[in-house]
Amino acid sequence: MSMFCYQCQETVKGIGCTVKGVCGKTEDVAKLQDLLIYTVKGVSNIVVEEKIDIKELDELNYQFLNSLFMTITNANFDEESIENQIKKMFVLRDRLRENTQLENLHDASTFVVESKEQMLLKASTVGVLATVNEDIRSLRELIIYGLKGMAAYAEHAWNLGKKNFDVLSFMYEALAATLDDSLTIDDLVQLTLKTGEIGVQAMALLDEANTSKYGHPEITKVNIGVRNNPAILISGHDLTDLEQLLEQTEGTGVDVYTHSEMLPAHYYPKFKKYEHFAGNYGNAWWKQVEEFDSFNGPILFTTNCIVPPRKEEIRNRIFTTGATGYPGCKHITADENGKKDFSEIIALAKTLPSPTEIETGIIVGGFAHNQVLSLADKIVEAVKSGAIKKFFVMAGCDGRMKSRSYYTEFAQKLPNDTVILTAGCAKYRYNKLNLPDINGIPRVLDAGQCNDSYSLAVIALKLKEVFGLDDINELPIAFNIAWYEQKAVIVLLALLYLGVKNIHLGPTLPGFLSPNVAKVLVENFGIATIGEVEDDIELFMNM
Ligand code: SF4
Ligand code: SF3
Repeated sequence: MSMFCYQCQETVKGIGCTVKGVCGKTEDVAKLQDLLIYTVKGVSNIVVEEKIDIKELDELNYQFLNSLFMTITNANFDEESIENQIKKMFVLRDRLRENTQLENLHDASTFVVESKEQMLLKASTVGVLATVNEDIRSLRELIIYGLKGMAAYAEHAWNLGKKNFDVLSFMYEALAATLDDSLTIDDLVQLTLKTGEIGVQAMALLDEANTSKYGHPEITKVNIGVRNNPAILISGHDLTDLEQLLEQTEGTGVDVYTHSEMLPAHYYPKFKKYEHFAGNYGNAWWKQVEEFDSFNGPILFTTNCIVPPRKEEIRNRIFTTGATGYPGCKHITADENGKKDFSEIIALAKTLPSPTEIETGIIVGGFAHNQVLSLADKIVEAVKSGAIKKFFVMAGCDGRMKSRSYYTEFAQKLPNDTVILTAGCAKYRYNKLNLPDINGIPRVLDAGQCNDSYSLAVIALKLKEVFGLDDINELPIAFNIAWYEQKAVIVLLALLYLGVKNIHLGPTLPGFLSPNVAKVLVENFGIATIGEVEDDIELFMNM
C-alpha cells in the first residue's frame, strides 16, 4: 500500500485513503506527514523519559505545536515545507538528546535519515498501520487526532502570547504514550478521556487569549455583499494574522473580507474600528473553488482548509502563512517578533478587479458565552414559558459530501420553538435560512469558530446552574454535531469529558473508530450517527 490515512470524515469509503487523499494529499505528502508525526513522538518520548522541564524551551514547544498543526487535514500540501519541518524537529530532537543519559530510547527518538528518499522509506514503516492491533491503533489515532486539534488551538493562543504548560506537558505525555506497547485498551481509553479534559483547558486558553485581546464577541450584523474596491480575502482561524492584515491594509484603498471560518472575527469589538473590514464573502471551505474565482483578488490562508487550486491563475493569487502551505503558492513567514509583511498581497490586490457579488444581505452572529449569558434572563424566561422547547447544538464542520444536505433540512424542519447553537464552519448549512425568531431571539445563535464550541459548553454549564440541575444531560439541549477534520475530534472529546451524553455525530462515524472502540463510545456515551431527518427530530424532541 502506497499510503494510508483515515483521519478525516471524507476518507475513501469511510475506511482509508490508500492511493491519494480525497483532500488532494499526494502519497509523498501523506508519508512525510507520517514521518513528521513519528519524529514528534520521538521528541515527546525524550521529554517524558528525561523529565525535561519544557518551560524555557520556547522554540521546541512552538515547533512541536506547529508540526502537529501542519498535519491537520487541508492545512499543508507542500512537500518541501513538511520535509523542512522534519529536519527542524531532528535538530531540536538531537539537541535534547545531547543532554540526556538515556541509552534505551525508542527508535522514534534516535532514527537517522539523510535524504528525502530515505525519509519516504522510513515513513512507510512508521505510519498508522504500523500498529497491528486495530483497537490499539484506533485509540492511538483518536488521541493523536485530538492532540492535532489541541495543537491548533494552543498555537493560536501562543500567537496571542498565552501559553499553558500543563496543556503542553500533557501533549508530550500523550504523544509519547502512543509509542508505548505496554499500554492496554483500558489505559488508552482513560488517556482519550484525559485528552478531552485537557482539550477543554486548551479551548479555555484560546478563549481567554482572543477575548482579552479583542474583546468579547457581541451581536453583529455581517454584510455578505461586496463593495466596489480591490480586496483581499482572508481564511482560516488565526486572529493575529487578521489583525496584522487589517493594520497593514488600512488607508490603502484595499478592503478585507473574511471567508469560511474567519467570519466570526467580525463579532469582536476590536476589529469593528476598521472601516475597510468589509464583510464575509462566500461560504464554508469546500465552496472555495468557485468562490475564489469570482472574488478576483488575493486570498490569504492562515490555517486549514485549503482545497487544491487547479487553475494557475488562482494559485498565483493564493498566499499561505503559519502551518499552511501549498506548492506554487507564496508562503509568508513571521519575523522573530511575530510580525508578517503582507505588502506583496496588498500590492497584488491593487492590480486586480474588485470582487464580483454572489449574494447580498446580512448574517447575524456573535453569540459567544459572554453575550449569551448577558441575555440569560430572557433565555431562561423563554424556556420557562415554553417559548423555547429545546436547544440544538449543531457545531462542527462542513464538507463536500452530498449527505450533508441533511443538516440544512434538519434546521429547516426543526419546530419553531427550538434554537440552534452553532460554531465552526458547519453553520453555513443553515445560517442564511432566515428562520423565524422567538420573541426577538434568533433561531440560529452562532458562537464563532470551531474552537468557540467551548463557548457553547460554558453556556450549557451556566444554564445547568441557573436551572439548578445536577447533570448537564437534564437540560433541554440536544447535540447533533457534524465533523470533518481533527479540530472536531478535540471538540468531541471535550464534550465527552464534560459529561455530555447521546451526541449524534455525522454525516458518518469516523473511519478510525474500530468496531470495538465505537462500541465503547456507544455504550458509555450513547454516541450515535444520523438517520432520516424527521426520525431524528422526533427522537431528539422526545429525549
Ligand atoms: Fe484522506 Fe482525509 Fe487523510 Fe486526506 S486527510 S488523505 S481525505 S483521510
Ligand atoms: Fe471548518 Fe476546515 Fe472544521 Fe474550524 S475550516 S471547522 S472544517
